[in-house]
Amino acid sequence: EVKNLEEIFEARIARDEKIEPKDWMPEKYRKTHIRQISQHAHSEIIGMLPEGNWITRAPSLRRKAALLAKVQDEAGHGLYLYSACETLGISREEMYEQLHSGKAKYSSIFNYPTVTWADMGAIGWLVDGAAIINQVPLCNTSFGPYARAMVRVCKEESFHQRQGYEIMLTLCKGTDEQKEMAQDALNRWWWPSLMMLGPTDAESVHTEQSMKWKLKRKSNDELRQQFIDQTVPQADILGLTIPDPDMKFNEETGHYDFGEIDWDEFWQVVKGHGPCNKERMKARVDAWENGEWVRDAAMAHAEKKANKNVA
Ligand code: FAQ
Repeated sequence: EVKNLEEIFEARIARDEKIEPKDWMPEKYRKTHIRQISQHAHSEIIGMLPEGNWITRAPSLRRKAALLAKVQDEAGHGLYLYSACETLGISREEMYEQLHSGKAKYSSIFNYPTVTWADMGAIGWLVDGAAIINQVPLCNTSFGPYARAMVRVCKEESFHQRQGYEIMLTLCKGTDEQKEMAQDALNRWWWPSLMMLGPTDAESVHTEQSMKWKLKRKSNDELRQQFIDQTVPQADILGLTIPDPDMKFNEETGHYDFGEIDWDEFWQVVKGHGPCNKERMKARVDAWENGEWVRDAAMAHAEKKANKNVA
């Protein structure tokens, strides 16, 4: 019978039908979605920390309002994604436990420090830029709740990207010192942004199956190339230099060729040894533990109210 169900499922995927939470799905499809969606949610939540670092020091009221809104959007993205993931039969507590114990990953990019205000520009421009490239195809992913969440997330990411690019433009039109800050931020965020899109297709263990299930619509290398081709001309407009001496437009392929990515650095960061991994995890675990009394109080209040209604 399972074989028959599996055939029906495969046929639905082939017809580009959305799979909904109560539909039959292979156990591996469920597991791989829990893995990717929960890691995506964790990335949004951990991703609030590097930018949260600058909210109190934003250079103007307008910048502060925009940055606050952006970081709040990230909280929202994390929450929709946790909800989408819960429909697959995992509880939020379990997902948090996986994050806090180091069992579940979150994006490597958020383990780098934000040392100057220009980093707010570089994160919006590059990190959100790469996130959009990765997430627009996910609006078409086969699992309904994930695909629908991505539509709103992508609209918000596009505001985030413009917010960052505009910070970069302002700095690049400013004093020499400001332009140097912008170049320094680009130098530090460029390579980690390329790594964000995941290992090369040859090293990517999940791509083949995820493409078959239409969880992933494009491979890591395809997305990385698309990101580079989109971003290099934007750096030209800013008058900044991409920190890659091998970056060159290839007339034959119509794409930019680029230098070797430091994959050792990538795996070190993924394994927990990046510059800020410990700090990021500590911030999350502390927030969870210090919030315990609030959760307990909310539960006690809800129970009291429910009892009153019964009486
Ligand atoms: N960092 O076989 P693959 C954002 C892991 S949200 C850490 O290629 P897959 C918004 C991977 O999990 C950013 N680990 O895996 C924002 C797997 O390990 P596992 C997050 C990584 O799933 C902006 C192993 O390596 N976005 O930025 C990374 O097919 C600004 C083998 O890799 C998403 O999560 C990495 N960079 O492809 C917020 C999008 N790359 O799980 C604040 C959804 C790979 O077996 C400020 N996710 N790994 O233990 C995806 O599209 C995919 O999961 C990929 C990885 C493309 C990330």
